[in-house]
Amino acid sequence: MEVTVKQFVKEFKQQFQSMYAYSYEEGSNEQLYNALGLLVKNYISSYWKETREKYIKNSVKQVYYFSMEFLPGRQLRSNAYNLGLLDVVKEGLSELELSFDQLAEAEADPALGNGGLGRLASCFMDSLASLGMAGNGNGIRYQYGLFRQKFVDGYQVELPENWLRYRNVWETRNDKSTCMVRFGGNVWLEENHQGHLVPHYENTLNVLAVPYDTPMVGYRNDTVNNLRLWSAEIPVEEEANYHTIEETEPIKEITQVLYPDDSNYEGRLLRLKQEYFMVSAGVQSIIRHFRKYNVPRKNIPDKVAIHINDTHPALVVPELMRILIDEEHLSWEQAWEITFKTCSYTNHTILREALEKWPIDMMKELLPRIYMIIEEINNRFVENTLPLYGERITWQTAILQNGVVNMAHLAVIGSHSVNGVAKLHTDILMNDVLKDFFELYPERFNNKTNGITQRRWVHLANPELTKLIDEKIGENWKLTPSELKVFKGFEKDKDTLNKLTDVKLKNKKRLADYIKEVKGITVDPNALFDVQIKRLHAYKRQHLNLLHILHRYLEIKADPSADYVPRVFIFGAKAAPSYHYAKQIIKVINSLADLVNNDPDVGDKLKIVFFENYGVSLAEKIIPAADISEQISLASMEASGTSNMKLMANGALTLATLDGANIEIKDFVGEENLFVFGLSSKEVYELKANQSYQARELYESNPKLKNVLDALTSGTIPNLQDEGYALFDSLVNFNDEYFVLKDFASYVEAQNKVDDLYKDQNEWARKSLLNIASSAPFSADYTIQRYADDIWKVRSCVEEDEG
Ligand code: 26M
Repeated sequence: MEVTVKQFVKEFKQQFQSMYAYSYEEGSNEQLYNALGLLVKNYISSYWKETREKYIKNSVKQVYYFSMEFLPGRQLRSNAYNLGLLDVVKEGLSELELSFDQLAEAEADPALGNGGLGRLASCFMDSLASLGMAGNGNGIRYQYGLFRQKFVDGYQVELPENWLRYRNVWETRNDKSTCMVRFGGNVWLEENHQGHLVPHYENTLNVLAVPYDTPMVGYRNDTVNNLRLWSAEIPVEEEANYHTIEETEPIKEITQVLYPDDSNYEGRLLRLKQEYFMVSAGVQSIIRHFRKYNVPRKNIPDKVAIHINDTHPALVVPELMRILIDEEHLSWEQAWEITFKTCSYTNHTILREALEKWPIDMMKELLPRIYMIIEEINNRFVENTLPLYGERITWQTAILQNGVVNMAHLAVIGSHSVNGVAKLHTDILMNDVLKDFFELYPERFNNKTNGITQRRWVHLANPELTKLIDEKIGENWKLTPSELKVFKGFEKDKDTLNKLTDVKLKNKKRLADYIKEVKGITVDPNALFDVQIKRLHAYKRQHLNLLHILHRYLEIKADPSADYVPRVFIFGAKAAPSYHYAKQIIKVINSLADLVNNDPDVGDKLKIVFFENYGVSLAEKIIPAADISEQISLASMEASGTSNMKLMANGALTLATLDGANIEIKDFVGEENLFVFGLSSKEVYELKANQSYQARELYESNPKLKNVLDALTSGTIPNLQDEGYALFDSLVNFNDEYFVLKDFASYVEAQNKVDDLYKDQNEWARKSLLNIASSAPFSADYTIQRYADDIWKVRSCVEEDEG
């Protein structure tokens, strides 16, 4: 959009004054940021309105991405950039002697998600808008985001994340579009005078769902989509029934806080309330739209696609059925046809303990009408399946099993499309986790490998690299990521390689300064920066990384004067508060860091930096400075991974097992340009099947490994309680569930190859360049285009405009 620097400066001063009634010169960073954010939002608002109107006028098909989590990251820079205003804003502020970077840091980073799944949802929102597709987000406006992580004496401590403290300039409370969501009570069906069976409700708890809308700004295409997050409130007309603050708690708590566990499902009633609350409000507002514009109900699948992000919003299926039957008076068959054509589902995990299974009794009591419908879906499913496929398959795939509602089964049965998030993951779904369903409905299964938005993760996070690429191949790659492959042509160009090395060094210096500032640790920017950033989980094997570092430390101690390639090991990871083992791993890494970072024998040869409170904003600082990307999950366990894509796009070389999207990274960049180690998923399956794995044998037969493991319990690492023993026990005495010891030797070998290559800076830079140039297929724009073509059947509205 067109705004001059002069105009911006004037409007910014006015904006500030109208908000705070004094001059901007006296403003705090928070105040200045708020004023700037609101001004940018003003610029956005006309596009937001026009986009909405255009979708309605052309009655285009709309996607609703239902997700319990969104991790948008800070939005000021990204919104200004996508609008084409970033340079004007920066220049205007510097005329006022203000620093854009400083103000941008004052924005709270909304941590409304746990990790990969939530961040993927936000990358998808960015791509939908940037492709000019009508895509809406539907989720929860948690009052507190994912806990803020602190280390106290090396232990993780969780603090509340009050992200709304200084207000949120991007959201608009929309009191016109509230919905009522009902919980509990009694329900019975009665025939009305038209002969419809209609439900009657008594003693329900009624909760008002209030939407807060946030603009999702497309990249220079005048498109602004909507992210709608719901907040729970007491219905105004029922306020008089609540006599004390305590009585209002059960309502307010529904949207108070995000559940912080991303890998272990606990069947908590409040979580089920959250899921239904978000689903019901979202579906109601979709149907209200159709009523308002008089769309024949049978056309719903032509006008809307509802996407179910993991099973968390799977109640969409019975909720849509409920509204179509109870409120729209369609027959079961008509309603089912619409529902299943409208819904699609993505699976994000094969971890059994993460699969949602709600106790039937809980579901019945909290959502009596929804449970009736689930029961009917299940009965009809069983009736149809039993005669065709027999007992075994039918009972294995039923929704109701042993007193629980199997949410994955509900999602698969209620959707026309089921996808995994990387090729290997989809294969595992088809051959293992959802095997029986693949036999019933092979046509529903498809793969959609994840992607990331280069706008946030390269253009904005790594401006120096972006400039270099622009300089070499022009700017087309920004709109057409596949053009990045042109950069491959520079793999032998000395000037490009030197500049690439310079860019990386600059980014590393910046990160080194930041490490000094927040951790007080001095690191050498010329050392190799080795990065593992992701949630802490045994299957992701941060402890394999730990064992290797410990191994290095012992080697250095044994021979301090030998020649070592200096390394900085960088971690960012939150553990679920209830995940004791993950927290023990954090403690051991932190204690080892204390030892290593303060040992004069070690010096710059080895440093360990474990950042606190890893999240989107920290990732933006770390990723551009990474040399090595650690993707070391046990093969078959990581559905896709997305930090692997972000790091690759920023020139880090991948050190990986053949898991998730690592396999596709290898295919695109070529195996000579990354470091692969460890068991293949096939080998993992075989080892598990024949139960032949004996971790203790490895401990006893490999002296180096024994040395390392013994160091966990020998007092070498200072300040531990029983954490070293806990690790040792799990690996040696409890047979090492994730085959850490099995992969240790090949991991160490791969790490040594990393060192060797790093000694040849030119060759390193060449491989780094090839990684950058091969990263385009992981653009979320392509991923979204495939969802749009294959699953949602939606098209860009921007193309249509231009004829
Ligand atoms: C479930 C029930 C109750 C409370 C929380 C949950 C829950 C929340 C988040 C379960 C799983 C959650 O996230 C899983 C996740 O982030 N999976 C990751 O998804 C990424 C995007 O597809 C993949 O790249 C990662 O491989 C996968 O681990």
